[in-house]
Amino acid sequence: ASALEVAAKAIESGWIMPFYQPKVVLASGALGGFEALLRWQHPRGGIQSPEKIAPAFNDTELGTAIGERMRSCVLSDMRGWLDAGLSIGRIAINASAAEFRRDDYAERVLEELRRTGVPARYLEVEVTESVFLGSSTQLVERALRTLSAEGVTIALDDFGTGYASLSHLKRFPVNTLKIDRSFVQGLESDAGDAAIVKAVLSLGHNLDIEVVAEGVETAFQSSLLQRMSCDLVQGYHFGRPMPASDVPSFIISWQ
Ligand code: G
Ligand code: G
Ligand code: NA
Ligand code: MN
Repeated sequence: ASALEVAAKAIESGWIMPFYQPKVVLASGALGGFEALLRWQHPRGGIQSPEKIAPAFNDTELGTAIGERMRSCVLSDMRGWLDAGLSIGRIAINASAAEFRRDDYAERVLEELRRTGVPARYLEVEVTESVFLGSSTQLVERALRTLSAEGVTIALDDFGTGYASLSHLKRFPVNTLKIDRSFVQGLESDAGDAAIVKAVLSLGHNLDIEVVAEGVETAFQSSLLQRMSCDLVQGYHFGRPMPASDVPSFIISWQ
């Protein structure tokens, strides 16, 4: 079966679910929140990463359906954790270009927030720079402004790897920059990577944008990033993406 057929089947069968990866505030060591990452349960293949169905993210219909399914799972998980009195921090969902080809992306997100009663400030939407190429800039701008006005924060994902145009930072309401893990991996050994990380941190901080480093795998990377005044870190060193059922005990044991 093609990737799109597999994705359609996975959506239809309810095999798609979010896993949650923690983000940590470097200055305090506090838990800052989580990123929701798609995983799917194949009846015979176990839990899978999105790789095999990734082309579906770019398909208007399937990409929208995946986004809806992920949002509905994430917001219902958040509702449950808030009801249980857990300090979840902010939880990020990923939005693909396909989702912005419709003119009502923001309204759908806000509707789901209202339905579940989750305050908008707990939700972040991550977009990659490819979103600005794969859909109409006006639609993306309007959607991000609508979300932002309601208190949903916006993160630019994989910053520096795509079609980075610094003008995006002026045009769109960006709260967070996520430094791509390819730059973090070379932090200790590659002067070029270190220079890029420093430049993104200084750019972010001068624009009053918080900076998250992704793919932090070692204590040494984390301490270098702390010395560079990076705001948050995410990566295997702090926690792998985990099923929703593991999140409450993770939050409690972190405190
Ligand atoms: O979690 P993992 O490294 O396997 O993710 C692989 C890729 O899939 C990453 O680029 C990630 O951003 C993307 N991805 C994960 N979950 C989602 C999702 O819910 N929506 C979209 N659009 N992309 C996702
Ligand atoms: O494109 P995006 O940044 O959303 O992709 C995140 C992906 O990176 C997820 O699929 C996640 O599983 C993966 N990931 C998260 N932390 C680490 C890490 O420390 N090292 C590596 N190699 N991958 C990671
Ligand atoms: Na992401
Ligand atoms: Mn990323």
